[in-house]
Amino acid sequence: MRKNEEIAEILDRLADALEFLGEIPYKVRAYRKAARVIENYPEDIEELYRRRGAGGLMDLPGVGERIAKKIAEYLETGRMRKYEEVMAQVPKDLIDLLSVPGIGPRTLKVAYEKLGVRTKEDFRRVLEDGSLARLPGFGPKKVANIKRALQLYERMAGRIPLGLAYPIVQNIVGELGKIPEVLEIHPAGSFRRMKETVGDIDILACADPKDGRKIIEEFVSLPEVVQVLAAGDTKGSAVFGKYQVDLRVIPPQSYGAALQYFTGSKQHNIHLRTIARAKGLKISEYGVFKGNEKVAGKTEEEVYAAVGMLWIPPELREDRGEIEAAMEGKLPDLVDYGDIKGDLHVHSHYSDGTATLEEIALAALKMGYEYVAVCDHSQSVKYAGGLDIDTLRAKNREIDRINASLKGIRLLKGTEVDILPDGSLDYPDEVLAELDFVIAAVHTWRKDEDVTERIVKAMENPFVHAIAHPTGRLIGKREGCRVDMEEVVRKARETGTFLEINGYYERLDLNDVNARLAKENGVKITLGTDTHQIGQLWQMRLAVGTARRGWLEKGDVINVLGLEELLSVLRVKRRECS
Ligand code: DGT
Ligand code: CA
Ligand code: CA
Repeated sequence: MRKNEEIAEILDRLADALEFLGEIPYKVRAYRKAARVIENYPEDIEELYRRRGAGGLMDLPGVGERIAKKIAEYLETGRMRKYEEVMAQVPKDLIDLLSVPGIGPRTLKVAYEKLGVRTKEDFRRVLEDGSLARLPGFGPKKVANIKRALQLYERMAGRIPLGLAYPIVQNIVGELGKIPEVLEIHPAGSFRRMKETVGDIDILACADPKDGRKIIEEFVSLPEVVQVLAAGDTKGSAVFGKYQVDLRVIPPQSYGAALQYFTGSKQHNIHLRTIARAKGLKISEYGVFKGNEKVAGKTEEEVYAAVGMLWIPPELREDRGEIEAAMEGKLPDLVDYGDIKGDLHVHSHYSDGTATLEEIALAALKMGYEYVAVCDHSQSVKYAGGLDIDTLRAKNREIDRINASLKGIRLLKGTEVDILPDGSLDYPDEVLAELDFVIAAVHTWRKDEDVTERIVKAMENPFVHAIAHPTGRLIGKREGCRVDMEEVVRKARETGTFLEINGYYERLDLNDVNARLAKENGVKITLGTDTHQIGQLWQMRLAVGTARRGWLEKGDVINVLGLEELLSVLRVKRRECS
């Protein structure tokens, strides 16, 4: 896992704390700038450092000698003295609050100096009793926003976006899977259910109990472990980076029962137990029992069959009707990752991505895709390098050249066209008509603005195939704008517009619930990763996971179509509107 995000976060925290302490603004800015550059650097910063030393780091724009040295220190020792020194000068509670997106160092400084705030409780009090709102520059609206930010943060506290858990789990499962004594290994818990955030990571290994100790030892000695919380014969717990991972070793005769139990969700398990009890059965992590007789336990299929139902895919196990469906034999036939024939939302270096068109095509070919829609930003989105019309056309010509020279993969001429404040689109229709795939998105909105009307208007345009990330939420960071999803879904259905499940790890938007709402109303879904660096194409797994949590079947998803079918489906709305 690359360290870029980790280092960027430390530099950001450092900048926050320095600003809080009253450091000269340009020094604070220097840390923030370096943080952005490192965060957006396409390669692993640690590799760059291993290859070229501190000098390599200094080649990055915004990284001077002093910051390079601090990064090198962190990469070498896992610590940064400057960071620790500065943090020691800020009250502990206030440091925590500094990491809440939406609460800035200036707010805290004012609260600290003018209102004597020292702890989280103090801060909560000045939010509630109106004393912060009475200070110049604050006011009730700003305070309400701070309160919302704090709530969002607390709901998230200690949870990881699924996409950050993903590489950690893959690595652990991959490494431990190589141990000959490990017969099987699977993630369980919320991760296996592909929930958008994961509390702790649960992993189960199937093995002979006598090998438990060895397996647990290998687990807690993996190089990414920063702290061992427990290591016994059947269970180990360790912190990887910032995240807790529990590994349990389970004997083969109860592996299915344990996998079922530890996959959850708790609500699903409770419901299942109730049904089992009515049939005179008892389900536990050890098996399904009739009195003292064990009737199932080896596999999950066996466990579900024992209580009279079909095996239920983990993504459905939220007690949202899946148990009833399984009993009636009416489970959805969920879309699979293997069904996906292409990615319908990728950025290139033409806008704010880093990959060239050729790199995108080759990476997609390697993934076994038939097509990728390269949807760069449109002209008004200046901060993200939006393309003016000439550049868009030049890019289209380059796509033609690449398509002519590469077999087996087709780049689709696309755009992620901005939906402007009045609901009109950021390119004229005749330009959109030159493109294969047009996905429209709202990127900026006024505080408390309801964007439903803007999205509805965009869908009325015959050239708009799909709406990207309709709510704009960022997991754990930003709540998203106000949007009436039922109205959006109704209009999508009426106009034949698709809605996107954006698989970018911070977005997952549509989320599972909205995806299901769309499906139930007959709206088709496109999957896109919103990849900005070529290494992010794997996020299709997150999009598919979200689709499955939304009960989506193959027929609900556009990306299962082969190239020719896709192209003809993309012509339907244009034809019907003309
Ligand atoms: P998380 O970690 O908060 O994202 O959510 P989970 O679902 O991974 O929950 P976790 O790690 O506390 O427990 C893993 C699974 O173990 C959970 O999904 C279901 C099962 N489990 C845990 N506690 C209970 C319980 O009290 N009753 C039942 N029936 N199952 C439980
Ligand atoms: Ca868990
Ligand atoms: Ca757990």
